[in-house]
Amino acid sequence: MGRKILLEHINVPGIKTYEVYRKMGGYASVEKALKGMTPDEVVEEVKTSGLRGRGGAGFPTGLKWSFIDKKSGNPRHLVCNADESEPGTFKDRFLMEYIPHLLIEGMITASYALEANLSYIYIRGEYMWVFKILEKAIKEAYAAGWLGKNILGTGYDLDLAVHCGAGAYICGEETALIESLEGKRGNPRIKPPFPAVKGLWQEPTVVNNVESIAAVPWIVNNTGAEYAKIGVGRSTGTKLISASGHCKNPGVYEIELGLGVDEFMNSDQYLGGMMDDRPLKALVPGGSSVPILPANLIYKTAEGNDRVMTYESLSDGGFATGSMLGSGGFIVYNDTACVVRNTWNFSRFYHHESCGQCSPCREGTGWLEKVLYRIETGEGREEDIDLLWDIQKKIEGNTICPLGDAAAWPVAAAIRHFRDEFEYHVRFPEKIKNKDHFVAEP
Ligand code: L3W
Ligand code: SF4
Repeated sequence: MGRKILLEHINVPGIKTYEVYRKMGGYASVEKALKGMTPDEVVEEVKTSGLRGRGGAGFPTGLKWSFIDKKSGNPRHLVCNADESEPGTFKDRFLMEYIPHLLIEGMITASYALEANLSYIYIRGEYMWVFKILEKAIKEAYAAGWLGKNILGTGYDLDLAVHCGAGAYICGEETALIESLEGKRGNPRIKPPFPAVKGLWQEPTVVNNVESIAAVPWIVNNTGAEYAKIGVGRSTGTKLISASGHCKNPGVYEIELGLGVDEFMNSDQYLGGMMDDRPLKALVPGGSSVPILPANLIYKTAEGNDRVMTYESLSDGGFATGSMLGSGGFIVYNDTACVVRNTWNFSRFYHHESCGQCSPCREGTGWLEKVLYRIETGEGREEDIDLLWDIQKKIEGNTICPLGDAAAWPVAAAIRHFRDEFEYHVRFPEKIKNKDHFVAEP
């Protein structure tokens, strides 16, 4: 259960540099693909691997690639979504910062599969130092002949550019990212058409997360069938998890999908249990957009099955009793955490980041923030809890992009599982005002 694919060489001194990365077998997938495989054969390997998008939605990567119409003669594009901004998620930064050539190698091999000749990495503005690391790595790849004209003498040309965003979370939504890359305001587009049909410059485009692209070299080198042997069922391969909050060992971990949540949370190899040995209260397993799980639903599903780290198990029971693996942002809460405060904090974020195109999201996120704030500060009214429920219901499913759902789901789950805490805030305002509630004093 401890197999490493993406982070296999992470502890090799100097792996950040081109020389060491190459010495450890780096860029072998480019050689193998360009010299010995057709682009469609590469697509087939990725399909066989069962790799699913690591940005949050878990859509099958090979299937997405196969939507690209190569016969129309239109230029095709690969765009790497490195706009990692989901609260609780910092695993793409880790990959790009410490092993940048893995992403560059993945971009070349994946671009070849899509027969794309101009590809992009779109990185969030706040990752400026990582942007510089990538720029350097790209320069090195050009100098070594992995990018540019007639790569390895095969006749395949590829240019790769890294583009820096300007600090908007919404630009992580693939169509907003494309708008931003085109030089416009990052407003999400209505789908369909999906980017695979009309993406960058209205041309067929695949947008993939950093971690998805970084898995491609291993799949090409070792075959999709070998990758599919790792993991469980439809959750194949490994996944990076960024863990934060009240656990002993926060950080970025590569796990084999199928690992028990209990083992991940409590073994010394991973999170090592709870900080200060305080009781576990709740877990957000997939970044701020996914429903919070109360302690009794973290290790076991509602049906009494062991909860494991897969797309299926973490969502077992739907949103009534489950959550989502999402982007793998594990946020651990102990008994000192205030769920109302946490939910307000998330709502504040979504309100701030809403692009404002659709009224349920533009107005609704503001109302959620406002009502949650008054509950959290001891000014709440008894009817506010039902009001919150009503607002989130009116946002969910009624917006152009998933930011609306992402704002609604955490509120719904918090009320569903921690209604007593909301009621406490409303019924004992004096205690709340005196901070005599679930928040630990610093
Ligand atoms: C062609 C079809 N392509 C679907 C493609 C689509 C996209 C992918 C998934 O949201 C989630 C969100 C957040 N023909 C297609 C098709 N596609 N049907 O498949 O699409 P979708 O709409 O299911 O999801 P999405 O828009 O990619 C992402 C959740 O992730 N999330 C967010 C994380 C954010 C970050 C970050 O910081 N950047 O990680 C966390 O859980 O809630 O549900 O490519 O085009 N028929
Ligand atoms: Fe913009 Fe929100 Fe509508 Fe998404 S859901 S398009 S962020 S207003």
